[in-house]
Amino acid sequence: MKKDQNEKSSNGENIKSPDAENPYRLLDLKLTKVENWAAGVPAVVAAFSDLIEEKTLVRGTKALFKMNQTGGFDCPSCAWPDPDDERSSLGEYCENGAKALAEEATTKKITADFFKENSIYDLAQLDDHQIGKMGRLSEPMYLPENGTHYEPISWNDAFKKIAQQLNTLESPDQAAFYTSGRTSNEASFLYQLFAKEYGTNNMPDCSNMCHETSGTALRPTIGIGKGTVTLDDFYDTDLIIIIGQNPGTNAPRMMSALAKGKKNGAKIIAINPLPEAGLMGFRNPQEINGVLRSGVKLADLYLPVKINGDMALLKALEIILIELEKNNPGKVFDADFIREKTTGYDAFTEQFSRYNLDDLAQLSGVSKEELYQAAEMLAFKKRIIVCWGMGLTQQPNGVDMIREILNILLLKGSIGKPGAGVCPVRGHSNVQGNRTMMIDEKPTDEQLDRLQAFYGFNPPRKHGYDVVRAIKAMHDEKVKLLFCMGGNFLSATPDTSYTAAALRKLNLTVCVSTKLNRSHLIHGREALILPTLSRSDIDMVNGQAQFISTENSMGVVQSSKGILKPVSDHLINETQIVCRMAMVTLGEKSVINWMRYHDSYDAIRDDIEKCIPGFENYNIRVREKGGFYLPNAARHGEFITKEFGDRAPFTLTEVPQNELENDEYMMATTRTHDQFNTTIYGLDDRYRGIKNERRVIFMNQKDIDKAGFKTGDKVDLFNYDDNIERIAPLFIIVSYQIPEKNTVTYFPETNVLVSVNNVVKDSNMPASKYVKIKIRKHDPEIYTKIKQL
Ligand SMILES: Nc1nc2c(c(=O)[nH]1)N[C@H]1C(S)=C(S)[C@@H](COP(=O)(O)OP(=O)(O)OC[C@H]3O[C@@H](n4cnc5c(=O)[nH]c(N)nc54)[C@H](O)[C@@H]3O)O[C@H]1N2
Ligand SMILES: Nc1nc2c(c(=O)[nH]1)N[C@H]1C(S)=C(S)[C@@H](COP(=O)(O)OP(=O)(O)OC[C@H]3O[C@@H](n4cnc5c(=O)[nH]c(N)nc54)[C@H](O)[C@@H]3O)O[C@H]1N2
Ligand SMILES: [Mo]
Repeated sequence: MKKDQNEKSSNGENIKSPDAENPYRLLDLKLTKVENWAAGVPAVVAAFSDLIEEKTLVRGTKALFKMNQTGGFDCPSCAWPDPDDERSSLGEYCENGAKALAEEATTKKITADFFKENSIYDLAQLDDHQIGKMGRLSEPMYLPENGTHYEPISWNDAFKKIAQQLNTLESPDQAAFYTSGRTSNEASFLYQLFAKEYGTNNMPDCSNMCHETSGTALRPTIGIGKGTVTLDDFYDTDLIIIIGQNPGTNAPRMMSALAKGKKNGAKIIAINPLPEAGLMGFRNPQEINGVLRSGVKLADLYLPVKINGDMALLKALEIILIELEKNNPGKVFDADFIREKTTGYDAFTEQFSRYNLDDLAQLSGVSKEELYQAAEMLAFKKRIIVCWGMGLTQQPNGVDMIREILNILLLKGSIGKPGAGVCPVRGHSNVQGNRTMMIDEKPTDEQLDRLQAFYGFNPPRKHGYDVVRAIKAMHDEKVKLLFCMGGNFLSATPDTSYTAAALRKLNLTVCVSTKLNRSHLIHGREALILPTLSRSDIDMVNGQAQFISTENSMGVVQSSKGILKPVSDHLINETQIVCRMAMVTLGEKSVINWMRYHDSYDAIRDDIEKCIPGFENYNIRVREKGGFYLPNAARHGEFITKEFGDRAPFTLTEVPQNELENDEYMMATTRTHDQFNTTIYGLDDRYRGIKNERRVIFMNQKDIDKAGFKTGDKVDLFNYDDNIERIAPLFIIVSYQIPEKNTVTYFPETNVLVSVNNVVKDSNMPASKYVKIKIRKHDPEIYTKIKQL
């Protein structure tokens, strides 16, 4: 667990190893007004200022107007769907999509000279914001054993190094292949195909930190691990519940759908410890009246739930609903639906004799009056959509909470019909497609049988490592090589010091990346950076510009074609990287014609169609305007599962007690408005009134007073899970509207406090919104202590 290990270089000199965390430096925090509406003029200004800052206004603006348009490219930011028919003439982008594009479309680039001038140790002294601003990676780089600087390497030599290492492992299971969620369907399919032909299911992916919980909850209950609604359902529904999600920042285009639903008569309930601007109101920057006038009020009711108080809240709503149904027989619950489509109703309703509404209200942090208001809104509405995000999925009992949401929808018969259903709002723009393409550490036998039948090799059947298990396996030296298709494994995963130590034990780390990040600096004995094209780049294969395809949050598969000239001639696309790695590694042993795939995306799509249901006529349908929907039986009211046949089960769950000691607080880690996961666009969190600082901790004023602190005080944060002391030093207290004993900080800075063992039951995701911490006055001696840990 050493934070700053000293190593010896080949010539015996001591070299300090690069820091796995952001430097412990404060900037110059300014507190501004906390907003209660999202988007509008400031968003448009912010969008363009990022393009100007990246010196890419003309390129960027040209691209912005192609983004999410039919025939254009899919926004690299979130997975929110595009409208099927009308697309705004002002552009189908949002402020944060524009920022994502500015990051990609930048003409700044990192060359071999840059790495010659800057050692990895020096680069690690920069913060993530500074690292990200260095520009696009432009040529393959190699870090030799004991090296202090990356050196240029040819693509051929890079693939030879990977192949040589892969082919000398004792077992294919000593390699792990990580994926972040931007990889196209075509590249994802080949990537998992390669891992399986090589011989392992070790495919940890960002889903293991994101919506694995949703899939784990939904697959065995409704038969599909995805959402059931489409965009049209939002436009004509009675009630939308948004729980544990911050759409104004993380899925801004969802706001247009909410505003349209609202205009057509829907009500909105928001459930969140923070009154996020994007839950309260919206001014559409894509419409003139949104830019100029006051915009739309969103939440009709806001419930300030305590962190992890959601289960108590949901159970409380159910108790009241049962009472209302008793008083209005047949008016609240959908008896026909319950009888025909569900199982376990009696056992479900019986459990409530154990619960008391006052206790549940207390545990949830929401008053009984507000709970009654919410329940009454639910009781007499028929078509309900529930949306959720990381606020639920990253809780220890996240799987149960999502099943509790489903319980409510089953009571109401409000799933599998128009205007009703579940909507887990996905993160990365193609994270859902990655899974459909079988990037999964636990592929099903049906999936493997189809691959086997088509290709004729025996894919491994043993389940592989997910993210958390992969980190532990690296620590135990069971995994010796980590290949990352995108992402920032070190900074996105929990327990930063532990994970850094695990990465440092590897023989080889390989990152296929567009931008420099901290995972390039915390490496195995040898390391490779393979630069690749991004979504907005023109992708030339055999002299012809190609398109790829992706699947959004609602199961629509669409084409995406980049339009910008790549910053360097050395970039190759992810698909070709996989093919060349496969050809060099597997050689004659392979039964797959990788060269055919190398030369044509159409050839890949032709074969995806043969191996994955729902992709019939892929090459034809993906070329149609708006793409095509994948089959989703649950959307049409068919809930087909192995265990329950064609009925969706009610699930029995427990309410956690969440006791905290006197000096203990619960911490949720979230995103600011100025970051995309570990990519830090800027240093503000505009809607929450934070300017120019990331090392802040939001606290309730009463807690601040009780502990004898004041706003602006510097503090150190501690976690003691597994009896290990974890320290995140130097944070500034900010008084905020948040339930007592609850705190919020930003990731990745506080990932160092999240134990690798603090996981969600059944989905094994890091529970990064449920971290018990202690807060103490900042001690300048703390750094010495951290060094000794
Ligand atoms: N601009 C931008 N867009 C993004 C991303 C980004 O970083 N930047 N990331 C993308 C990715 S990969 C993902 S997964 C999504 C993430 O999008 P979100 O799911 O919105 O992610 P978070 O910001 O982590 O947190 C969500 C909310 O959970 C709330 N919360 C915390 N604890 C609790 C709790 O116990 N109960 C309830 N009810 N709420 C709680 C927080 O206050 C916060 O508002 O966004 C995607 N889109
Ligand atoms: N504490 C805490 N931790 C969290 C979360 C949290 O809420 N709290 N959220 C979790 C969630 S939801 C997620 S999804 C993960 C995210 O985990 P990751 O997906 O691993 O992280 P990102 O920051 O999205 O990855 C950014 C890097 O991806 C590379 N990149 C960008 N575009 C492309 C591309 O087109 N191709 C390739 N090859 N590379 C590209 C760039 O080099 C960039 O530096 O983090 C998780 N970690
Ligand atoms: Mo995510």
